[in-house]
Amino acid sequence: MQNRPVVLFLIFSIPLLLAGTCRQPPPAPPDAGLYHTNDEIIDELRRLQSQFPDIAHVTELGESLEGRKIMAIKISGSPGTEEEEPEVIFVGGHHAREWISVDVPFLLAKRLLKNYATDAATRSLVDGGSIWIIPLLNPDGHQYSVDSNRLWRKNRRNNGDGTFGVDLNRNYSFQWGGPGSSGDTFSETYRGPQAFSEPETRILRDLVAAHNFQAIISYHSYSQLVLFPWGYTRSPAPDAVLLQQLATSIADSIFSIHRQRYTPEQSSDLYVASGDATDWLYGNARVPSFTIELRPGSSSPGFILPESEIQPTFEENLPAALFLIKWTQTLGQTTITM
Ligand code: 0X9
Ligand code: ZN
Repeated sequence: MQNRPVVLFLIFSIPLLLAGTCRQPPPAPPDAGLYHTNDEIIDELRRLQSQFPDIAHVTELGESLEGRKIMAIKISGSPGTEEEEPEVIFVGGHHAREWISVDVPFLLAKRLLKNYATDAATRSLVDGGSIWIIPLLNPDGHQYSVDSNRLWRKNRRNNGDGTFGVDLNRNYSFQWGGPGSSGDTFSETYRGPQAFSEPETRILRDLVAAHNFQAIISYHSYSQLVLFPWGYTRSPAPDAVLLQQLATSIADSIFSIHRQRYTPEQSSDLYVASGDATDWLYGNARVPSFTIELRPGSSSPGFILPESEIQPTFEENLPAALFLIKWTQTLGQTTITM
């Protein structure tokens, strides 16, 4: 009976231990920290629309494969009506793991709206045309990157053979199926069974068909580059001189903020790849189109850009975006070297 106090202690402590376990808060669902998830983007865009109803209009463009809403915000002097005016578009989040590519266009929308009342230059750009922003084109892949596999790239198409995902930036129709894209479902650059097989790329296709965009920036990460067509071939595009000049101006204005070098170059100088968004827009409609590969500059930290770099990455990309908007509104008369 020597052990009686110990036994009693154990018996009485079991309910306490259980209660302690039960009182533990359930583990928090994974989130993206200061980076925005699609749910947060939807909430924030709606909040911006109600804060700035005269200049912001939020649209649900359609749904991803798994049924998530793909949102756009249109910022303009009269956002609810279609006018004959210059239109420009900024798209982020083609690739799931490139979280910074979502926050940069989202913060651009927020800044344009917040500065409208107080900053004459912003007001003139917003009144002078329509600025469309799609922060997150691949919400399924992005959520999967948040929840399950941080380095996921593609969307979440079930390819039916045990593999998942189509590389949205190989799924556009211009030169679809060419070099630098893969027909293998397991590949990170799987182009899909046909051009525009994915609802996410069709959403951009349909928006572009309904508008008259004069320039696009498609944000990606990483490597600090400003890329222009062609990507599918090493041959120069018909407007290579103009595209190179615009890309150089964009890179210069980025550099002017935090002295970060983004290299302007033809997409194929990075690597030849077919079926991307910018080749398609330029190839189909001769729209000056740029892929900006955001921070960082190298594979360390690669896609896992610290949260502390969200704000500076946005800040340095702001004047570049403003430059391109202004260029569309002055029909190319904007001074190219800034
Ligand atoms: O491969 C891509 O889609 C882009 N790079 S990323 O690391 N963000 O995946 C680059 C697209 C540039 N286009 C071509 N090289 N064609
Ligand atoms: Zn990318």
